[in-house]
This record gives sequence, C-alpha cells and structure tokens, in this order.
Amino acid sequence: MLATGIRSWKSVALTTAAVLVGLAAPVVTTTPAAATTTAYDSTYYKNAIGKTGTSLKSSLHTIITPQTKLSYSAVWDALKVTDQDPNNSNNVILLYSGASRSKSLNGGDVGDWNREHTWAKSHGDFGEVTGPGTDLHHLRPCDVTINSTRGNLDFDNGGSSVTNGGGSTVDSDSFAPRAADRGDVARMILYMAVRYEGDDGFADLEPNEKVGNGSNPYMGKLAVLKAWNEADPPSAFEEKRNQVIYDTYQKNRNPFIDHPEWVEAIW
Ligand SMILES: [Ca+2]
Ligand SMILES: [Ca+2]
Repeated sequence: MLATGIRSWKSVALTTAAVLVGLAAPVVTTTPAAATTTAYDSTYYKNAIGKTGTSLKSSLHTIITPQTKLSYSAVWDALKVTDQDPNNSNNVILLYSGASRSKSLNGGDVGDWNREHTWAKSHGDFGEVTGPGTDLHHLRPCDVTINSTRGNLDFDNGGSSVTNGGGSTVDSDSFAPRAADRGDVARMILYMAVRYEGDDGFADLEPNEKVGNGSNPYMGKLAVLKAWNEADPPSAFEEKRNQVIYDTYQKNRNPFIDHPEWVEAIW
C-alpha cells in the first residue's frame, strides 16, 4: 500500500468520523511519513512506533491488554451505541448485510439481530464468559439468520450468495462478508490475535492459512484477510466505533484501525 494513499484516506475517514459523532477529533499530522500517523502515536502507541514483526506484535499486546471488561449481557446495550446507524439513531447497522434495523429488535427470533462473534467463539472455545467472548472489538450486531449461516466458518473468498446478505457469500467451509465489511472483519480478527496470547486463562488466538479450523484457536485464511484489509480501508463508521469503545467502554483500541499498515508489518 502506498503511503500517500494511506494518508489521504485516513485523513478523510478521521475527519468524517469526528463530524459524525462530535468527538474530540484525533489530530492527523500532514508530515510526510512512511506510514499512517495518528494523535495516539506519541501517547497510546508510543512504545510500538518504529517496530515491526514479532517485536511490534508483542508491544501492541502489552499496550492493548489493559481494558475494562464487559459482561455478556452488557454487550447488548453497548452495541446499540457502538454500531448506531449514523442516519437513524433508533437503529443499528448489521454486520455482513449492512442492513439498518431497530435497536429494539435485539433477540433470538428470525428478523431480530443478535451478537455476532466475528472470531467464532468455538475457535478456542472461549464461550460467552467475560473475556474474548465479550470483547466489543470483535462483537457486532448481525441478523439472526445470517449469523447462523456464518456459524463458525473460517473466512475465505468464494461461495454462493447469502440471502439478504448484501453480497456476502458462503460455501461448505468458508464465509466472505460483503465487500464493505471485509476490511472490518480482517482488522477484528487480527486484533483478537494480538490481544489474546494465552497469558490470561484463554487460548492463544492466531490466524492461519486454513479453513475448517473447527474448535482449534485459529482463524483462516490469513492471506485473504490481509488482502481484505488492503481492499477495504477503515471507514468513518469503523473509526467512530473504535473511538467509542476506547472512550466509553473498554479503554483499549484496535491498532489495525488506527494503523492498517501494521497488518503487513506483523504478518
Ligand atoms: Ca469497511
Ligand atoms: Ca495470539
């Protein structure tokens, strides 16, 4: 990815996000640099700047590990804030389909939305206890039926269209979100890989190049996720979401939304 390209879309995304939600705007410098710069580089990310590979991953793990943890029931109300439709404050935007649906339709029936674990909870078997299973950085509102269609499938290109899926596709061993959610999914999965390293009572989550990972603590396919990160850069919606999680709920950030080039720097 070209540095100039990163700077231009990054600036637009942050500016738009700040306007949308009225947050204190993260300041984006205009100094030419080889990578994205954010207001958090001299503070939150101070110890990670300039690093690559396992050194960067280790540093980011240390930085993002301290967090406020939610109960699974508290996730319902949090998602109504983090994923609010910017054009309709009564609704949330659903992952994979992009549909806008009433916040009050949270539940388990057809037509409701529920809590999608983008890193499928069976991959590492962390369930719904407070921890990775309640981490807002990978939890998204999702149509009940489409959530069931995704199940615990790994991510890969290909398959046939999901009904009302906004362009998402599925086959026997993998799922692909609609194009506008592909980068979001990649950055959520890779956040989980860095945040959960097996040192806090949960499995060490890692991406790999497989599908059919089942209950192993892995998620594929890494090469596809890397391509999705490039093809679908962070949007204003995703930036705002990261900021709200940081400011209001967990006090930690998804580094790959702030610095998508760190995906390639680590993997
Ligand atoms: Ca996106
Ligand atoms: Ca890990």
